[in-house]
Amino acid sequence: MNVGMKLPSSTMPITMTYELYIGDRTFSSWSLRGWLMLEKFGLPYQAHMVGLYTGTMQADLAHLTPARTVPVMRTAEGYVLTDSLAMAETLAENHPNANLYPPDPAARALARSITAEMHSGFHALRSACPMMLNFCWQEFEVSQAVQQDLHRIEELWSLARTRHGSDGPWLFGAYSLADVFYAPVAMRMTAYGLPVSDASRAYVDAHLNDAAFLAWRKAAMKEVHEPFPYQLPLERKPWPGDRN
Ligand SMILES: N[C@@H](CCC(=O)N[C@@H](CS)C(=O)NCC(=O)O)C(=O)O
Repeated sequence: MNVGMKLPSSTMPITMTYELYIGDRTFSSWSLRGWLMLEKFGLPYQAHMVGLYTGTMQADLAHLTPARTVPVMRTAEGYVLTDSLAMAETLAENHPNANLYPPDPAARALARSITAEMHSGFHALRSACPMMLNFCWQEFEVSQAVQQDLHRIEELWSLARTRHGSDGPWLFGAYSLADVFYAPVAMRMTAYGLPVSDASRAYVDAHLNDAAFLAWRKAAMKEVHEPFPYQLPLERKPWPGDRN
């Protein structure tokens, strides 16, 4: 905790928690990552909603220079982090005993690598299957490019689980930043019914049943988006665990 740190400006609100700025929970995959990296490790934060889908986002972020996207995090010292990976690395540095990355050096190297690969990659999957948590599409057609992304993701998940995951359901056994970054991938696999192995499906289920994610989704389902921004000409079926 940053207790006792000097604040750089007398006009800065005095708070010892992180200030987290996020967009709509239904759709903002990067916001979900930003929130999980605080919530799952018991770090103190206050969340603020930004008008990602209402057009007020740039005004809402104006006091957080140079932020242009969500999530944004402001530390107790007043430092502004404008990117999810920068936030993750800052939190890992500020809380070395919270095990945001696995403590074992070999596991940590792999966790950092696959986290960074997620952050910078999988563009086909991300653009064809925007995160949405309302319901599941049926018979979604998987392109070759999306299939290639899925193969690579499953390869990375399998490697992490085989080498380091025997002590729990997460990629490195205990929950880590790698799981934070792949949580929205699990949601895309769910929402679009993407074809994955049984082992990957079990990992996706761990995310779907995670108490923090369930709380996030409960709040998301109170949001209203009319018209629905990511329409597809496909039948829908309920999200796992929802009634018709
Ligand atoms: N590289 C950024 C990506 C953040 C991002 O693209 N966030 C989306 C919401 S999920 C956003 O703010 N989009 C609005 C825009 O690009 O104008 C990160 O890792 O935080």
